[in-house]
Amino acid sequence: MRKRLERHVDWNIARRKAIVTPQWLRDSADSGQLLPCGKYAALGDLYQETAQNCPDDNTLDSSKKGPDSSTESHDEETQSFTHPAPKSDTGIRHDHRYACMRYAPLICPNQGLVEQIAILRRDRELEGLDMQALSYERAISVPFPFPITSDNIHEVSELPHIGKKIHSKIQEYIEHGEISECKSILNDARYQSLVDFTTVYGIGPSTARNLYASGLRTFEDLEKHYDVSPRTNDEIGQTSSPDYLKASPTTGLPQLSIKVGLALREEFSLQIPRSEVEEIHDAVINELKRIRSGCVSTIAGGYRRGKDKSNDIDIVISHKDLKSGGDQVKGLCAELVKRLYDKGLVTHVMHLSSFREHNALRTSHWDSLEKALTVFKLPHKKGQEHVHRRLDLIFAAPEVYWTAVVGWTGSRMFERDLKLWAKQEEEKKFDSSGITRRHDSKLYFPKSEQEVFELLHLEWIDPTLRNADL
Ligand code: OXD
Ligand code: MN
Ligand code: MN
Repeated sequence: MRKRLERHVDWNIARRKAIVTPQWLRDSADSGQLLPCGKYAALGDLYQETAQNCPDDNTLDSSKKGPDSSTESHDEETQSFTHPAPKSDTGIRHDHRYACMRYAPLICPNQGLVEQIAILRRDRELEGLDMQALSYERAISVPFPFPITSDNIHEVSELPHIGKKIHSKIQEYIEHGEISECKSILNDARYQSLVDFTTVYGIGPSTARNLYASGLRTFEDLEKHYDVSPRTNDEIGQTSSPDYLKASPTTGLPQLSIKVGLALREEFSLQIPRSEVEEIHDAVINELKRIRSGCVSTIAGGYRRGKDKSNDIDIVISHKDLKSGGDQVKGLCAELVKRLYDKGLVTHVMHLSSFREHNALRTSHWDSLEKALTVFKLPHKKGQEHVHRRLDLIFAAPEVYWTAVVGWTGSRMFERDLKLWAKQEEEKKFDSSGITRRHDSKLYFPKSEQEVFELLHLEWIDPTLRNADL
């Protein structure tokens, strides 16, 4: 911040300097040359001055270069990002270091291996070892185009995000058809409890560890702890029990709590076939039309990436009128959810956020979006019994509709790298609620999904090739 800087340096002096973040130093040291300063400007206000006053390469005394940049880093997370890619590295390649520059189909030729690594990742995630979990997640996201065998495994070490440790696990898998650590993880009682606990909506790894630490081991233990008795379908969210129908103080609608998550866990664990995703979308849009005409929508998430079965349903909604659309969707989320609830389609609401103007500081992810995380159930039809499904509704102003669609299409690692790419290569900030230029917070207005990619100088990748997660 300018104020903070001025405690140390007079503003007029600061304007004659390049004021960069420490990353400029690291990246310059790694690449053995002084990099252009603009994108490392520490203060948006001094972007121009920083770019103009950047020292050039002649000032670098080559005899005083830092440590050899080829020294291997053992930190698998940072290893691939300490060497800035040449700017020309903008084509799709299976060994590109950014997931948003690689094709990742739903099923990869090394599915068995990937599933084993996913057990290691899950174990680290459950134990709160987030950096290790991320290393495995990154390794999973790199799609080696052929089955890995002893003949080609040397090529694997040249891939990004495959450090020594992961390489040795792959080697073990190639030799023995399995990774021994995975076997012991799967047999570990603590792992099994933590996996079970985190299948309950609302329980994350840290809560699960606390529950385990207080002596709970099974779903029955959880039910006792949360005072939930197993119920039949009809009792949940439909009838008398005040626990399940406790209204949220902000929305006035029944809230999806851990209790409800626990009671509905078996239903939530059932995956949703594409035909039902479409049926739920149609039911939602049918009600939407009755309160607002001219809306547009896209089913995002796993469905859009081509998955046969999804874990939940993600629908992004906007208005086709580019001028008045922002106003037309403002407040619509709460209105629609209320209507769906009155019609008996939405049974619980986990979260209902309100619309705010785009906020350049981006203190929250949801500035120009409204979202509702809900539980939805299709009405019974001709003896057909439906189960409760998780439904996320995202309302976006027209100027951020396509970034919302990209942001909610996933996969997780694809999104993560999209943000990283925008930041590190494009001096922009990307998230579901918009693309902004970092130095002056200018907001872009892509009019199609293709334009989102073009704005970020990325090649188009079909949603079905964005499956960088398992
Ligand atoms: C899902 C997904 O399956 O978004 O719901 O991947
Ligand atoms: Mn989803
Ligand atoms: Mn979702």
